Amino acid sequence: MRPLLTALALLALMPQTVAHAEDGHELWLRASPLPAPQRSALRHQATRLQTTAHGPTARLALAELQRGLARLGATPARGGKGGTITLELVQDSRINDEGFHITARPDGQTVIAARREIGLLYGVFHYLRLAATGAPLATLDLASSPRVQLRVLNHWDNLDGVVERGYSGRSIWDWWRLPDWRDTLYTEYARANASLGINGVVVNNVNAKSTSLTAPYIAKLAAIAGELRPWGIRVYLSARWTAPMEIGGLKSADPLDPAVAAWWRAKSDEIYAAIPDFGGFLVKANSEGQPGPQDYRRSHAEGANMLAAAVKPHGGVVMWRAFVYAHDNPDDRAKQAYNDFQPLDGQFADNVLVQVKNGAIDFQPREPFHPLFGAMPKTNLMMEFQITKEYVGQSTHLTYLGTLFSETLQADTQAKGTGSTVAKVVDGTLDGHRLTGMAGVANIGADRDWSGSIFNQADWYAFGRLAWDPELSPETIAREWAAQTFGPAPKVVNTVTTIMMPSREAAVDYMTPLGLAHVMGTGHHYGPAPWVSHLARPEWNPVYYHKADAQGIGFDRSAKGSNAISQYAPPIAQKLSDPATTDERQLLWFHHLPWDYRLKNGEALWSGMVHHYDAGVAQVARMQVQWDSLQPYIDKERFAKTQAFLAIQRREAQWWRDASIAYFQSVNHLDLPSGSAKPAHDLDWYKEQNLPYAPGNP
Ligand code: GCW
Repeated sequence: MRPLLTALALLALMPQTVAHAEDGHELWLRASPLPAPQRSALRHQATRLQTTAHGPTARLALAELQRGLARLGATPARGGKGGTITLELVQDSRINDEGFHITARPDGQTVIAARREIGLLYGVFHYLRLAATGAPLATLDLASSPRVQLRVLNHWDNLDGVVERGYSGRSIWDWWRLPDWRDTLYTEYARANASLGINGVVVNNVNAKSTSLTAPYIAKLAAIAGELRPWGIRVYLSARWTAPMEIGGLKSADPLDPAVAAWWRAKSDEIYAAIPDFGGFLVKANSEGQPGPQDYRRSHAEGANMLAAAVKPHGGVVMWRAFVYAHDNPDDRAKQAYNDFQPLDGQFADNVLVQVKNGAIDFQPREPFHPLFGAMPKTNLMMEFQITKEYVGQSTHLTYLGTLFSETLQADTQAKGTGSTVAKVVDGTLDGHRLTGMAGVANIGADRDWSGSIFNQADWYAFGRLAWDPELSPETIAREWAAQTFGPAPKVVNTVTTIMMPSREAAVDYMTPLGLAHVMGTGHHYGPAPWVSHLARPEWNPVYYHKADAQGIGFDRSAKGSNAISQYAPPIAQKLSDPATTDERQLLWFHHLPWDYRLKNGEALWSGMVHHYDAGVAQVARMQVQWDSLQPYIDKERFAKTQAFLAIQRREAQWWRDASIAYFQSVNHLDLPSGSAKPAHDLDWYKEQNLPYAPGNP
């Protein structure tokens, strides 16, 4: 038998811990010593750490265990008497290849078992998460496997370092100095992702450049891949459809042209020679001006399958985005992806995933679930969430997205009767798919705190946890994150969770109440602009979405209108056909209603809308008070930054409310309900606010 590698032997290899200010860089993996009794219990349980596996990932797992115990204040005492934690590879049919099984017996033996080394690493992170959140560890019998196979971040990072819709600084990928210089950030990034089970990274923007596919950039990507690999993470590339023309000298990018297919095969072979575990391609085709197979009158399936054939011999996949809408199509934008893709069900190759945004428009503060979920049973459908908060307050507003993600995952498509949730479509159980995936558009940049704010880190965290288990409750996730980020004191965890849980609904209230959508400023998408009506394409204009006039407001998607409701399963379409049976949170998404339409609580639509705006602003004020109450418990730096950001959010919630009310009043000429204050300025003042240098706007 090979000797056990013990943690003490590893100590010498560990980087020295440097004392940092609390700038958020350590994310949820920061040092948070446990209360004394838990600390000594943990130290007693973890006196000796060992592994029977010896590959690079098992070594990382052991080092992480050591490091994690240290940050919890439970460094194993040298030669102390107590329990042992053993990392062990086993054959265990209860878990899958990335899963783990943790058992802790009263005699002090804890075993973290897995079929592969990556499972050991995930098991260690889970054990540490349990410890950090105060879970009892003395007896455990817990098996966990990821429910979704590809848990992938999509970086909208350009090669010049600018991140499209990025609000946390420049790209972390230093393409200029790669491959020679490998920033230590890559390892820190990989470690944070691995702590959540994220196992794939698309490094470049879906609005892609062919340059990413040239030999020098493949070498750079190989260097990144080398840093991420021990942490169980594969790299993927966004592919530009016309690359065979732009860098291959071909005359066409027609997917049925044999020369085009041969070019992609050769390109794939070249990539795999450099990166044997390359994940595959992500493609944005025939969308917002990007080229694609439709330019050659070929379908999305024909395009995707050609590319899929090129990576298939290497075990790669193609993630083909369904985010399409065409400038020359007068139909309701919300219907177009379904119309293009649903008829292709059954035509995609088995290594293609069709990647569908959570809603049918574009990552709005609230959208009904995308009707493609539930409508393509013969296709591997993958979820795309946006972690970066393009439409939900960007870096400064505290709007926890765990609730948004979970709301979509728990939505019932009714495709195969009650209980056919989006989560079951995505994890493959509803239609029996083995190749499954969830993508999150990353909110990661080179800012010290990675995500633009401390609380935005929670969205990265929530995405990772839900990709592992879509059934997890957003509150459980918020509590976990809070305990690891700010320490386990109940007062802190409870208050932080109380702030987070209603925060996204508050943003819905002050931005887009009652099912409104897409009423934000042009280009940068920050702040209110429901009046905009001059943009070239109808569906770029907020007025297209709210359709407010003197009589009423809302987009009629019933059979009398665009009939988008017919894209949902009959029981859902039935409910949505009548405003009275439509979830009020989605009312104006599906119906155009008179201003005096009666809401369920008896008030008129207009006054209900105003009350939602008011409620959103009031909730932010409450969040400020709740946060202020934590001052004695939170370090100065993170406390002050969050406090300052909440003040911005408060001011801007008011701006959203006032500007929206001023505009809608200019259309409906109705008075405000009594008790609701007049907007601070007139409409022209709001229209004049412009933000030429807002970040993230390509
Ligand atoms: O939300 C919109 C963004 C674009 C983005 C596009 C997409 C990458 O405003 O910046 O482009 O969606 O998802 O492709």
